[in-house]
Amino acid sequence: MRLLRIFNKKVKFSSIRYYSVVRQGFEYVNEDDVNYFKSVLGERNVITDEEELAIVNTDWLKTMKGSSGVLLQPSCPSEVSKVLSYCNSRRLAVVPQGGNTGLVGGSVPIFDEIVLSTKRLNKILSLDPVTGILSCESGCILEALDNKAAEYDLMMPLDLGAKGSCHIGGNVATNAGGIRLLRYGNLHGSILGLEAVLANGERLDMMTTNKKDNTGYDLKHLFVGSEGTLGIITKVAVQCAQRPNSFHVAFLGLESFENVLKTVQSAKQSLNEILSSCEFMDDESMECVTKNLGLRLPIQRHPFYMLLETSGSSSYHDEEKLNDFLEKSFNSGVILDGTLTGEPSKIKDMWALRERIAEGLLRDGYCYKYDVSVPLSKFYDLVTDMRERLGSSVVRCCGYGHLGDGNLHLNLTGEIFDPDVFALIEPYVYERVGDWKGSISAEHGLGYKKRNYIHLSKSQSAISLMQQLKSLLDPNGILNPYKVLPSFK
Ligand code: FAD
Ligand code: 2HG
Ligand code: ZN
Repeated sequence: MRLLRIFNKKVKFSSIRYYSVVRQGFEYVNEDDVNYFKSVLGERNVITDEEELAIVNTDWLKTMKGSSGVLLQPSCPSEVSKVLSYCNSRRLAVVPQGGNTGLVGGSVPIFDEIVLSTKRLNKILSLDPVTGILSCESGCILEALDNKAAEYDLMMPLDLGAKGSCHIGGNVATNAGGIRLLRYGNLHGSILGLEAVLANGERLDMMTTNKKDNTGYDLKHLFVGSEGTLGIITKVAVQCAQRPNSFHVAFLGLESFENVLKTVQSAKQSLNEILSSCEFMDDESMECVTKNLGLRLPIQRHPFYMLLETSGSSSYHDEEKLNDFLEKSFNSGVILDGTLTGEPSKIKDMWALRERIAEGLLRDGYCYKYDVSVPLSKFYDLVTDMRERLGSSVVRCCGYGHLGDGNLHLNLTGEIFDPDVFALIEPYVYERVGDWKGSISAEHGLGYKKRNYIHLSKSQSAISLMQQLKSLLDPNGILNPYKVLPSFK
């Protein structure tokens, strides 16, 4: 198959742009392979059209570019199984792709790997209104599942800015965090069961719906956060949460990061069981969404902002608690300014200021994106440090994130990708996080872009065991090669 020629010439192929990487010895897709895929999936679901391929070869950030010549769209787990079994016997590499909203270059090919999209695996299999357990195929869109859950007064236990396009399978494969992890925990807790198709085509059934099940090793956890390298997730069983009927959001302005930290602590203490989000944004992040997207701040400009969300079952009770908390914080001078709302349209507008930062940053041009866990006492130091280090060589250096979970999103932007700026940022930024015993990827995963820094967050023995597990489950290494595990030992 010939390489695609229709890409934006300005964007270099990922294999050249970031770290030089050599194509492994996989076979190339030939006409017989395409005919086999057509026999299993039907003509329309084996796509070789250049324009459609350009989309799946490029990531959401428009920083990664592969050259796959084939997109496969199976409609059920047994088709996934047949296709993988064939690819494994032919040694054809495969990249699983859900909504392609991943931010670490994991969902797109590096070279000419086949893209296997889960978008047609989109059936909701069951929803038990009593237990709140939802079973579905992995290509269901998160927002569609949440809308379905809402019909039963239930709610998906995770929520994120990409909910309108990300798939639940992609969420599980990346162990996505999002804005309510503080309340509902991560997916290792909410995913009760799953089915995955292994590289050799075997369907591994772990689709239990028991909340408690201590029978042997809990294998499903291997696939939560495995980023498409151990198997293709085809079904999941999710524990939904009860849908709160009262939501309130407070948008606060603060003078210092020290006061931000005081507010996290007092919000956790005072709002306790009704606190469902505790998010942070600095002024540069807010300048980005106001300037680049035309959004409006509900309060005056301040160096720092927090968005607190409460949710519960009694609006009166929640509002009273939140008002008390805000009054105390104003009176003590910890919070300078703030506004509180329970009105759905205003809540939506306030959330947009936080959730659309990633989109706003792209309007600057190129975005160098970091997603780290750091001790709260150091949370903002990384931003100020990078600002000093990079000075005017970047357009913007901003910090925001899931403060309540210790998860900072550090973003630096420039008009175009600049290898000299990149060399100033990496490995420096990861080494600082490593020195603080943080995580170099809090919630987005390692994908292609971060895999060579895994040793800063995991021990050598843990990495070796990961490599052994990979060899056991995918001996030919056909599943999402060049991702997650480091390219050197
Ligand atoms: P993709 O991007 O298609 O794939 C991601 C990875 O999972 C790839 O390695 C892919 O190979 C693998 N994969 C996908 N589907 C499967 C499958 N069925 N089986 C096996 N492997 C699979 N992440 C957070 O954690 N928290 C956030 O708050 C958050 N907010 C975001 C906001 C925006 C605007 C955007 C664009 C992204 C955000 N993300 C966030 C990042 C992203 O990880 C999530 O959007 C989501 O979990 C990815 O799902 P997806 O279906 O798009 O997966
Ligand atoms: C968010 O929390 C996402 O908005 C994206 O995880 C973070 O763009 C980012 O850096
Ligand atoms: Zn996030």
